[in-house]
Amino acid sequence: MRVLKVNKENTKNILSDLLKRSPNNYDQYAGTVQGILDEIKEKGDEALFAYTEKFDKCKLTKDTIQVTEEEIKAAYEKVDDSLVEVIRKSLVNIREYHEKQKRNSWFDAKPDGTILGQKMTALASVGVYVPGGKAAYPSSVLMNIVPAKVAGVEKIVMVTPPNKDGEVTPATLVAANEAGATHIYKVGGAQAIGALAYGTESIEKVDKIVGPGNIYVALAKKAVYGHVSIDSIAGPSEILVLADDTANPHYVAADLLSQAEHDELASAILVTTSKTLGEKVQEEIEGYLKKLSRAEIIEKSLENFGYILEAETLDEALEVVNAIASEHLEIVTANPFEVMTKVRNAGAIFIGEYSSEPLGDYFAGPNHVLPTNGTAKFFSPLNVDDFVKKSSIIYYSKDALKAIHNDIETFAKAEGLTAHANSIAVRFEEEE
Ligand code: HSO
Ligand code: ZN
Repeated sequence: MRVLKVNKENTKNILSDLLKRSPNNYDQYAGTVQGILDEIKEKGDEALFAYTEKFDKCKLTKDTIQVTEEEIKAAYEKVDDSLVEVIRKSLVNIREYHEKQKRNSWFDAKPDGTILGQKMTALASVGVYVPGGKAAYPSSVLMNIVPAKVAGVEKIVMVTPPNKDGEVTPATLVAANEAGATHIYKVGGAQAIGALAYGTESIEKVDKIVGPGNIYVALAKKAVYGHVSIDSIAGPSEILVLADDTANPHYVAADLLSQAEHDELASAILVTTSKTLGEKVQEEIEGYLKKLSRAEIIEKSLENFGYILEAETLDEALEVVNAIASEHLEIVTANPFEVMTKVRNAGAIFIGEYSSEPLGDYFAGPNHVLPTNGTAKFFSPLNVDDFVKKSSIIYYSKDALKAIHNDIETFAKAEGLTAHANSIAVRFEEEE
């Protein structure tokens, strides 16, 4: 890990380093992805089956593309009971947290009879992408499905790539079933995003697509945006620990490594007011690396995107914390709640030394789909609002409209829109 002093120049360099990991930098694949999407749009299932054969080496048909009840039952046989149990426990917390995010429609009646309001309606259908292989995390299946379910989305379609024998990861199926997916299809990659966005004979078009995927999936989601809605594009995982000399280096090091192990592009940053803590954390990391199964990945991500930043004061430290806008922020300082009030930008804030990041990844309840790559400056964690939309409600009585009809007509005429003015004026022409 590079050790640097906190200053403007270093912050600028770190930010530009981190941004190299953004999916926005992979436009060279955009043409390939667009080609796949166009073909799915034009040829439907035929293209979907052909791409699945090409990329996943699996021959699908209309009869085998959808996961059946029997396959779900068989998946339970292959998954440890202890995992099923923990999925259920975790679901209770995730549901409870997201229930609190639900918002009611509202109607505001004024004394003159005017009623204005906002009607909330859940999206009718949502597609959830779940990667195959190593990054098939059942925890992410829960995190993507639960907010949709709590919002009241009726149709939740999960897609995930099959292996060559047409099987999908059993734990993915179990998690999807527990969380309440209504349809599961064995397709992945940009072709799956195309199917969800445009519809094919086997897969109906959805209103919104969420869930993480590789660069092809991310680019495909970007390309179909506007035709359907999408969640924000997930970048590599990030952790930033803000710590002073009260922090335990053994814990801080362990927490940094927890995200560094995700992939080689993951980032782990310690910002500290204690030089001694920085040094101890480095020693601890060396110790852990001998024991951890993904040491190779961790070494690469720490080398490229790992930093220890030394700050003179907590305020200076907070400035860099806000500039980096990390996906995950741990605050391990003397008064962590007070420090939290000064944080403007972070996807999820973990407070105190017993709130280590994996608590949020798996169990506490808040969503682990979080803004990455500095987008915590303007994006929020995945939440129930992402699965509802609002309609404005407007009611005016005759008297209420009469009182202001001239104003609207003036406005419309100023815009040169006389039909607009007329649609108001006709209601009062006999009276004047
Ligand atoms: N930390 C990841 C989510 C995850 N971690 C899934 C473990 N499993 C999101 O940045
Ligand atoms: Zn994680």
